[in-house]
Amino acid sequence: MRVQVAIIGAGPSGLLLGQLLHRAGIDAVILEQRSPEYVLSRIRAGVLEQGTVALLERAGVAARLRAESLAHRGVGIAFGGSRLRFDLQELVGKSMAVYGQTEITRDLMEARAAAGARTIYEAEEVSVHGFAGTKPTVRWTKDGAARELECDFIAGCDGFHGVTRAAVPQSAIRCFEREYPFGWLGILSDTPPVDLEIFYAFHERGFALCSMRSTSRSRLYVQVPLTERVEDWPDERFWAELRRRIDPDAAARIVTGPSIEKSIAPLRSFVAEPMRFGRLFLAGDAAHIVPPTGAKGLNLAASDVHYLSQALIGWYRTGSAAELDGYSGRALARIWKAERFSWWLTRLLHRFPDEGEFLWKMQQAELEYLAGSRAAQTALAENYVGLPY
Ligand code: RFL
Ligand code: PHB
Repeated sequence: MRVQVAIIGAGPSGLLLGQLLHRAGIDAVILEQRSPEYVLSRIRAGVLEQGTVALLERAGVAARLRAESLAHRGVGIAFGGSRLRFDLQELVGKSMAVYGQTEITRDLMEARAAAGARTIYEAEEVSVHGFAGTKPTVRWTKDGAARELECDFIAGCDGFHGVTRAAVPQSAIRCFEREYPFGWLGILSDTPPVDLEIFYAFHERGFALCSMRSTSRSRLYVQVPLTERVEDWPDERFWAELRRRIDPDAAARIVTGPSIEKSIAPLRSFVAEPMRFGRLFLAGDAAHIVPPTGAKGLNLAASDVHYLSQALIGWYRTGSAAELDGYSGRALARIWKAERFSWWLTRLLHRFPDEGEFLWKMQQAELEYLAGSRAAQTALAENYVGLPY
């Protein structure tokens, strides 16, 4: 089999890249190790920047998003018994859209099926070869049989634990990493959102976040030590802990109910440089991870895919490699700024168990400063809505 672009991974990066290439007349196959049902069962991101929404519009997959997403003009931080609200629209003229990653993935899968584009699910032992030269290949097994694909380019969209970044010789790649000494315990529940807008909470018992997927479905998180196990968190314990950490007005209004998903995610900052190795290009979580504070992960995957699709389209239209050569630098410039913001917001809002009272005092002082300074609020808002592409 031969194809122009082989995409590894059918998460949002791979599916969106496939869709943008397809609309430009470029032939791409996606290889995914899981089943479509498994991919759709992963509950992850839910907050989209306007740039991400615009890209989904350009990809022709925004009809349901337009109809069903919730526009969020503002975001809050609860601390010291009350709530600080950042009016994003007023501060920087932009807002956010609440629409689940699962829904984006579903919309992209449906568009791909309607276009008759090929996705090979449950591809096992995927491996990438020859990308230092001009004839890369991808190998995998399916139903016990070995398969091979020849291509012009490979796009590594296979997430943090994928095979593409790992296939790069160690001497050609540098990784920068920070692990945080806590995780987020998250639940999804068919209960009304705690408030109309998303808010983060800073509390001596630890961070919390009240988000949503719709007007009747909540997504909620509390900071927990990494040693914690989901089994030790029956729903009642989760709700009680959340109530303690948010402002009393919100705590009094919470409507509780059974969780329909519950999991613990560790927090990590990670960047691999560069993002291009000959004819292999990395995009999304395959190249970088942000802690979820600030909701940048999926949005960064979208900006990578924007740059990469433009570079590939440019190459096929004009034969010029200029944009392919510039891809890694362009993508990383935006990534590092989002890494900085996510790291900063994580440090501002969480309880760091091994840091003394000094950091805790600094966090409080910074929140007081944010509460009183329009300049500081504008800086937060500018980063939260997403820096320009
Ligand atoms: P994904 O989604 O991990 O998809 C990679 C795909 O590659 C497949 N794969 C392989 N396929 C073939 N062969 C192999 N060897 C393979 N290895 C892996 C996988 O099965 C998978 O289908 O990466 P992608 O596409 O780059 O997308 C990135 C986003 O998923 C991620 O950045 C966001 O979910 C991060 N994130 C958030 N981002 C936001 O922008 N806003 C948010 O509100 C937000 N909240 C979150 C989040 C991530 C979270 N977790 C659990 C990681 C909340 C959470 C809790
Ligand atoms: C979510 O809705 O899952 C969410 C919202 C904001 C974040 C992270 C996750 O910063």
